[in-house]
Amino acid sequence: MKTPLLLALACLMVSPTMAQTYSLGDIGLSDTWIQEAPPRAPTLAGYVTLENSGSTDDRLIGIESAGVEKVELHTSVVTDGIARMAPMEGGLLLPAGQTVVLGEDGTHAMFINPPKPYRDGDEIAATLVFEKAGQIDVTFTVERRRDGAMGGHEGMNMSGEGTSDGQ
Ligand SMILES: [Cu+2]
Repeated sequence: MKTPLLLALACLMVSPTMAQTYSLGDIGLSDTWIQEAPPRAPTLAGYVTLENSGSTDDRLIGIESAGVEKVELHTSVVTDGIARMAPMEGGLLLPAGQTVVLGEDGTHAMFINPPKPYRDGDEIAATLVFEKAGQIDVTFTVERRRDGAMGGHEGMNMSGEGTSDGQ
């Protein structure tokens, strides 16, 4: 009787906001979250951990979210000390047998023109599209900044340079 209860409590304490995981073929998805932004922010940055347990590479090639004008996969490039965002060429590579975190090295999913402000705890539904695995509906949870996430996103150049060209 004791052990299951303790385990259940431990789970509640450790992962209140990252409980949801998903799987689609060989792709495991977890920790789908969006950085809380100021109320009038024109963009939101979303993150997800992707584990490819298959024997062939795959790619995250797109994200769609109802009400959001567009979702782009971005990487960050530092030029002359200024971080700028650029669309990923061909999506996010998910090498066979590896785990890739969208959110590391300045990578993120840019939700452009969300329909309303979102606060900590809100949820945003989205569909992730993979080159081989197909597509899956997931829920991103809006959270305040936390350690380990990419810093200073809202301080980046959001003028459209690098985001509107070529897309
Ligand atoms: Cu961006």
